[in-house]
Amino acid sequence: ATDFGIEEALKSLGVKELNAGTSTGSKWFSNGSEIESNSPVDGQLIAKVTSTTKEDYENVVKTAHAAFKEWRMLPAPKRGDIVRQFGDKLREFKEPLGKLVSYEMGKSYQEGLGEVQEMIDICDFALGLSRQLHGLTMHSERPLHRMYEQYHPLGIVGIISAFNFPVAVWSWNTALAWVCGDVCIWKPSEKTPLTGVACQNLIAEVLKENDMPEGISCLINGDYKVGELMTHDNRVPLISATGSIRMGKIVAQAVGARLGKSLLELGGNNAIIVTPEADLKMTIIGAVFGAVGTAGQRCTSTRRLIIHESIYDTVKKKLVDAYKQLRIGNPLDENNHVGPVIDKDAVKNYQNALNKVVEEGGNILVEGGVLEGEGYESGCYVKPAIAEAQNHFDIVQEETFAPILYLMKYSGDVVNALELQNGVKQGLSSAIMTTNLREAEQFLSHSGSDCGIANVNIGTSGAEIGGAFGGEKETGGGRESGSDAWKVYMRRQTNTINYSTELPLAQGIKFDL
Ligand code: UN1
Repeated sequence: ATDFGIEEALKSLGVKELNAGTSTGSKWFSNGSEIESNSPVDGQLIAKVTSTTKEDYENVVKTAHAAFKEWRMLPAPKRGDIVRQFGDKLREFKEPLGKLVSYEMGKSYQEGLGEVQEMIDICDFALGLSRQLHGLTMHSERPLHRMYEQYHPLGIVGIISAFNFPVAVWSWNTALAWVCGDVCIWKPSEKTPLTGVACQNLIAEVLKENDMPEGISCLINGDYKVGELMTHDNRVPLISATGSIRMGKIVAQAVGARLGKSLLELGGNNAIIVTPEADLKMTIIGAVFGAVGTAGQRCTSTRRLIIHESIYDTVKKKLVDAYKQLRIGNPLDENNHVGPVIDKDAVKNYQNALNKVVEEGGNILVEGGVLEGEGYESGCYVKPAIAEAQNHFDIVQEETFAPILYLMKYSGDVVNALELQNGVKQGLSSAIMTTNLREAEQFLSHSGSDCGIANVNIGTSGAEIGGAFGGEKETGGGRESGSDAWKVYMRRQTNTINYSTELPLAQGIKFDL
């Protein structure tokens, strides 16, 4: 098969011969069973890692805990400088890492590069943030007293990430956590362990160049059972988890039962509302990229289009025409628009969803199907499909991680479209296409979209790192990345200092001895 420089990328990232899956930095060990990483691009075995055992994990936590005691003593701007150096390392390895993301996960090479760009951007953001971990000061009700608040590091942050953004989501969490003074233990998805190994190798080099101890960046590998070692562990005060709603509920209960903190970024069921005053050219590009980009496997992928009846037929025709232009194939080949889904289970979920929407009374507009033959040997390439459906269908209420788009109509005012858009359990991303100011403001208002992300004249996917990323309802409520998302990685302390010669009590209480 045409190589697209994969062997070279694997070599430069040091992922091929390693055959271990647990690391505290430059040290690698692992005694667990083997995990194979097979590429959905060509079905080939890329390499193996070993999973983390309970003993391996104990070793990791102890090392991380010891590292935390040193790391938190380094001034935050100095920690920021180390994160800056990691950003520089990523700039240097952007191409091989982007390629590995594309090859192991199946997204297009452009999107693989885009993902590494998000990592670079969050490092820049975190560097600036390292000088801005501000608390407030407030006036005391007592004379000659001062009150203020400080943010202190939490300790060990456990990161559980998903296959679809195998490296960026880790970096959003870890870059912020590091400048906040925390150390991290990362469990990547068992479907994309090698991108995890590659990132660990890159950060290990930076930490070594700075004479930092082992344990600041740790990697563990395995399935949910390895994740459970962290979620049940009191020594890990914060768990940040990205993945399905089903997984999020299990994590939240385990972490909640020990009153730990969790940051959850779970499923979406994202819609674009297309009003009579939409710019249709922008709408089609936004909707098609949102629905088929990353083969429909972003949390922010567009699942539903809610179209005003007056333009419904026009939009429908334009979409069907646009889908005819889509080229499906090897994502490393930049001529293709759509790559494979992650594995055969994902193909099954895609097929089940298409069967289900027909059973429930939907109408297929663009036929789906699994591709076979040359170039499609992995069995993971599916045709992006469109179905006309009703919002209340069970299958429309679910998030299917595949390129399936549901079309529905609304009539009358934009309020009716909002009811449909908000009428799902998830609340991640949302968008409206309109040039009408009233509609746009209505959509953004407190009676508008109930999602964590609400865009005007932009699709549902492709958020910038500078904003807080996450959503409401069953999406889990967590916020990662920009804005003040850093606060969850720290503990807040309120300090009151008395510099008088008296001891006046708060609330005016008298207590004389
Ligand atoms: C995800 O799908 O988990 O907004 C993250 C986007 C990307 C991140 C998606 N910046 O599509």
